[in-house]
Amino acid sequence: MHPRLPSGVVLDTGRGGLGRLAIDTDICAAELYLHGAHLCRWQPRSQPHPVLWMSEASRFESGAPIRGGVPICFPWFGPKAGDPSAPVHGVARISSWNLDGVTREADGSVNVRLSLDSGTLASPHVLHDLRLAYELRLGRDLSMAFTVTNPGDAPITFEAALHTYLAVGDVRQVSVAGLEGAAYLDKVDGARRKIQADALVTIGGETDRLYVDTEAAVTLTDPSLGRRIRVEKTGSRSSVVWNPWVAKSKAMPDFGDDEWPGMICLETANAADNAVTVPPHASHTMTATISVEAS
Ligand code: TA6
Repeated sequence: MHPRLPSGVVLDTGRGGLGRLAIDTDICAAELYLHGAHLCRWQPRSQPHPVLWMSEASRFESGAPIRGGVPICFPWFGPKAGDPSAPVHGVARISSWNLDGVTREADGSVNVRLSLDSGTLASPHVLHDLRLAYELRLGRDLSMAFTVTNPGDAPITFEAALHTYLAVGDVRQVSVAGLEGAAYLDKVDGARRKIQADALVTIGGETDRLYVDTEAAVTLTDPSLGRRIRVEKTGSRSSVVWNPWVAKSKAMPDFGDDEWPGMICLETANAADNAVTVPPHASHTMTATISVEAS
């Protein structure tokens, strides 16, 4: 049974026969799959171009992650330490979430609440009793709040990321501000620990950086599309910047060979040094708020 839906919101069958929430209001259009609680589209009416990037080659099938939009990585980021058989980036993005509620807010935005508990978290790899809640507010801005609750008597430790794929005109021309001075693990260079010396991060090759101990907002400037995208966050001490460039794009079956210039991932995370420990009977919430303005 699904909750009653307000005007401008329908629950239908999307690609791959997967359940999809389609949102079409006077302030934004959006699409969210229950598979992975995966937001695939959010486009404010003010924006002629999509804000979230989606691969034309993405799979839409149970058990497989969707390529693009905002995948939720949990309870580990990247490969699972000591268990190469476990799915990369965890199991939340390949699990089927419950739709708990959808409401229309006074400002016209749509509020969506989803949940998942360890009973339905599809994996032998997750042994803890836990509950996940995900709340999105879709309007002129996009807000996402990911909450992990530990109903048990022992602490649980996890990593998580809102692995946001942003659409850009040409990734070779964009710059990212907000990470100056932050330490990062360079995954293109054996995860060596480095410091972001320059004020701006630019993309001139395969880039895969996990910035740690940073709570700063980041701002992407995209001269080709004439816009700035700002990502503000709370409850997050890591940020990830990723572009696969040429070779890695070719190596991924669900990513088009020539799609890499049109996207960049700016992820809101807690990973590596910043893994989170939630005490018994407590919760942790990580939020990201994305806004777009003309540059
Ligand atoms: O967030 C960057 C990253 O961890 C990269 O290392 C790259 O593998 C990317 O995620 C995509 O991972 P996926 O499992 O979705 O192919």
